[in-house]
Amino acid sequence: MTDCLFCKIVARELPADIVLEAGRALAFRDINPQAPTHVLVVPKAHYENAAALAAADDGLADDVLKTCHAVAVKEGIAESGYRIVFNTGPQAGQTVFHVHAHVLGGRALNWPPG
Ligand code: IU
Repeated sequence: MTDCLFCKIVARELPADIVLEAGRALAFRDINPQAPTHVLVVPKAHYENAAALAAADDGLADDVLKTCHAVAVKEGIAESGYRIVFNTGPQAGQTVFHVHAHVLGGRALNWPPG
């Protein structure tokens, strides 16, 4: 999608601090981190939200989830614990409409979220 920010990061048309690239998924640091580790994991292909990604039904959601865990391992937070969040739709606070998983960790995280 030509005017999608995260498509442009995938295409390297915009800069990002890339953590890892794994096949069909890309992980990069959130520009406004909410925890010591705050990484976004996206499918390289454009899907609007988690519902659309789930409907893709070609194993892509699985790739994204596995990449989230690989990020946690690489960041050294897999043992202490981490959170994966898909904000999906306006009431959940989704602001960028290229599906992304937030991988958060490196500190104690509160529950429930705000
Ligand atoms: P949300 O789940 O759609 O609310 O998350 C969007 C995230 O994208 C949010 O945490 C932003 O800080 C982050 N982000 C970014 O990393 N780089 C950008 O250029 C923009 C937003 I705009």
